[in-house]
Amino acid sequence: MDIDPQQLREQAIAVLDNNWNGRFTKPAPSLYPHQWNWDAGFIAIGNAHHNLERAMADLRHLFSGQWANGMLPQIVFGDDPNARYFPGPDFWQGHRSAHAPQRPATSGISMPPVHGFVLWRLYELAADKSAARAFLKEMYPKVMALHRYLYTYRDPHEEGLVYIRHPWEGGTDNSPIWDAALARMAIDPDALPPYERKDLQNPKAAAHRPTQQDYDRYVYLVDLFRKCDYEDDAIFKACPFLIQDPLFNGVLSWSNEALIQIGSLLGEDIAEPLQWHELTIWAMNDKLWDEERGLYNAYDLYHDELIPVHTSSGLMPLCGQVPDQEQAERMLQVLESSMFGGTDQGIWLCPTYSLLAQDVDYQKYWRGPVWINLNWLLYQGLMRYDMADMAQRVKQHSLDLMARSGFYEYFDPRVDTPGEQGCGTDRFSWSAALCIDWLA
Ligand code: 9WN
Repeated sequence: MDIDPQQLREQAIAVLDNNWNGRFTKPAPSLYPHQWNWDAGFIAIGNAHHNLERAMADLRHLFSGQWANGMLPQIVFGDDPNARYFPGPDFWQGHRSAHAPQRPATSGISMPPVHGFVLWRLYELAADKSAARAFLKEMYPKVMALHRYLYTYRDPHEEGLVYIRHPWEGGTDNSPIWDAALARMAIDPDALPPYERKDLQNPKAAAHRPTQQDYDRYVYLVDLFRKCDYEDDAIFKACPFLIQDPLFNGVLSWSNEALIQIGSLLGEDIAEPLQWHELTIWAMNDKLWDEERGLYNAYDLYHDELIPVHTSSGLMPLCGQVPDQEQAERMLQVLESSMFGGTDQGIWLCPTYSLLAQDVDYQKYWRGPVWINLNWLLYQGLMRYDMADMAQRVKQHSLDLMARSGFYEYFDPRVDTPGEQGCGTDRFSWSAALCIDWLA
């Protein structure tokens, strides 16, 4: 498809401008009315191309919600009285934690730690290097504190792998990776605190959102964390959902690497991030790498078993240069295979779940559709291994999808989709932001 890059870029900037509320950029106009953690990182990369001030403001706002123990929340709530989102601050009850700030209100879990590599990208893009350096100096201790939190409280066996304790922490809410662990959770729906979903108002988005069973489990976990007053040790003992995810740990590796770069630039002692970086890469290859399947597995720490599910999350460690060249070539074969449709003319790259899986669902959120942020991570990873042809395919497919359909939240991977390709909410910020980055 012929794309007019100038026009697409202007449309993308308009999306970001429209979702900016004067203090932070919302992920989308109405479905997500607050600030989300990894969204803010991807959005900053887009804004950094034309509005570094805005990129910095977004990150500052996000980190204003950082907890005293270093935890960086999944949501930093805005104070728009018309914002409709569940769960809001009243449900999270962050005030029960000794670590949460008084203001702003936040949720009580985190998200994939993209901020290290986001900061480094901002610095690379900045025309005014001294302003960017000052920003790095301001943010470096905060990102270090986040990583220190993760390695202190989320790596109980000190093996270099960080666990998530809620599907929302992984950022891929209803990924098939979580299915088995969620299914084994004995939930009595009548014993759950009452709640009302607010995400089902947009009929187009509602059809593909997680199920009620999923939400019951999401709520059960939040309730458990509240009851533990958000104390990490207590949660670790009580929580039936503890998963080492290859996407989360792959992103962590890339950000560790960026912290080494930033620390070196600032003249800091980089012993700590160096140690994290080495350990996590080693552990991912030792414990999560699956030679036979050619990708990284997740690991269920609670049930003590691997989760061998074919999702594209297993390819994401490429972005942190976790695999060696030989492993990366195996991963490329997997991407090219009918599983992910890499060379198939009928498929938009990259489906989030194997197209051969019996329960793949082309339009259901993280259970098959193409997501632009994962495509962007995959693109960055492929470029690191000089796999430029496949990287260009991923980029071109992403741009084509957005030029045809708009800046949707996610996309049906079938080229001949009956109906529309774009799914979920429209005018989605990170799709627009990463489009800007690709077009630069
Ligand atoms: C829960 C904001 C977020 C993204 C997540 C995406 C979705 C929230 C939701 O929206 O999750 O965090 O309500 O479904 O799964 O990746 O950060 O865009």
